[in-house]
Amino acid sequence: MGLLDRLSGLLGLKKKEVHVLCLGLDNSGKTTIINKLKPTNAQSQDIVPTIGFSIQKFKSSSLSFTVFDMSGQGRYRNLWEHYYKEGQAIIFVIDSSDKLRMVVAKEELRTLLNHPDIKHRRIPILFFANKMDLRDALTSVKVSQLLCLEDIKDKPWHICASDAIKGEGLQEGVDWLQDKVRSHL
Ligand code: G3D
Ligand code: MG
Repeated sequence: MGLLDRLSGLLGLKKKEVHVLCLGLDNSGKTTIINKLKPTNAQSQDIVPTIGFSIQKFKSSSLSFTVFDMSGQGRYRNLWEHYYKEGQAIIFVIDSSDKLRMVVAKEELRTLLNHPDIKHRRIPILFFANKMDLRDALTSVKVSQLLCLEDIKDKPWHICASDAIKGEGLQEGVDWLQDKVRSHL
């Protein structure tokens, strides 16, 4: 760490860094959401399918988030599981218009919640019921019911409806996550 870094850390000027796991089925909008949370000049114009995972950064008013954007494809799971231990928060993204795969998303969530490195930790989970702009999108209440979120009793969680293309709903979610993470720091 450089002198300037250390000084700003001591003065409380430096934002605390938080590791976030961004999970959900492929095509749910994970990469689009993370991209939208970055400052405008750091946003990519083209979102390409994520292979394995990529590491992205964005800042909220008081924290600096390092996000592990995991490919939704299950075959990469053994790759990203190594990062579960380090994760201090989870963003789980759902394509609210993909009714057919809602049960797959539920299964994916169940696998995540049962993982030994996640199961016994009070790690906050922010759900984005994404693609709300699409005509046949389910409401966040319906998504929450289909994924049985009420059954999650041992971790703080919150669901936000979002439209990642316009960036709607994202800030509300990040504000919630920031509050939860800060109360655990
Ligand atoms: P992933 O990282 O979860 O796999 P991506 O998903 O971020 O790559 O997004 C997959 C596709 O969904 C992209 O479209 C992206 O533009 C679109 N998308 C993401 N969020 C929203 C949203 O809120 N509303 C709508 N309508 N589309 C969204 P393409 O066409 O590039 O595959
Ligand atoms: Mg992606």
